[in-house]
Amino acid sequence: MSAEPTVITAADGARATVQVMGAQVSSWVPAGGAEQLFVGSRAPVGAKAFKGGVPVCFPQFAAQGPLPQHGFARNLPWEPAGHGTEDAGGWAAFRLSNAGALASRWPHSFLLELRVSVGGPRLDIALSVINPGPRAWYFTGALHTYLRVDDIAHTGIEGLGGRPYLDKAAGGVETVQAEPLLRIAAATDRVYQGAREPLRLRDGERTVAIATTGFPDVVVWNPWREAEERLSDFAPGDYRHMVCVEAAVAAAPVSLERDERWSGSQTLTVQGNA
Ligand code: TA6
Repeated sequence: MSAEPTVITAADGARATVQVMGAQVSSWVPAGGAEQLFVGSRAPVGAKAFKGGVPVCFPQFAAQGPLPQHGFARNLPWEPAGHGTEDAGGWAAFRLSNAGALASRWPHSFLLELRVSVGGPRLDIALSVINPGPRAWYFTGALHTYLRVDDIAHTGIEGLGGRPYLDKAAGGVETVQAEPLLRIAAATDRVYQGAREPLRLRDGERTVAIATTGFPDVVVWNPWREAEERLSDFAPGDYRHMVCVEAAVAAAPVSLERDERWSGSQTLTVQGNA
């Protein structure tokens, strides 16, 4: 049986749902608006990590290390660490401090704190990574945000023009994005290193502003039709209704000494017709 998720509500009706498993945000509805996050039609929401919402990847992004893809944080139950209201918004916090069965492969003391706040047109997700000691270690990771889009054919992402990126869908070549508006018309898996400027997702009348702090990189992912067939969480055609725009530490790991803390956040703000 799945543990009950946390539903965060703001006085204005904005709300977000956070699952116990992975502290994975599975839904975000801004005030007066509609669902903004994509969840795969066949995703096992609440039972285990799933493709949708906002999985937290830690301490490893993708397969670049000794752990399974995207690390262990998304596959473990997080503890509640408080909730309340602030500036007419609602918030809840969650903690994780054990690596479960993978502790032998990643033998470090750590504490993760995730704070999710919602209100008006905004969703804010803040991740802190703490090293309580005794030894230094390093990590990569991401807020692997799945945004719902009406139709990928009419979607564009602004803010990445002129930026270099690692094109994983093309076998890992480094290239530069020439066009100011990124349109997705094929399998896309890109790591933009050092992309800290705010982005804008354009989806017809709707715009979602995407701002980050702390995270040095941006990852954009859509599996497209062929790869979608291999994703058990997706039903045919789901790829048309999503794009991942991820706040990431992907290109180079962050090192943390004893008692050091790293913090990063991603803020999504709906503008126009939500
Ligand atoms: O962040 C993009 C990515 O690493 C892709 O390469 C793709 O594999 C995706 O994440 C989903 O990963 P998952 O482990 O959930 O299958």
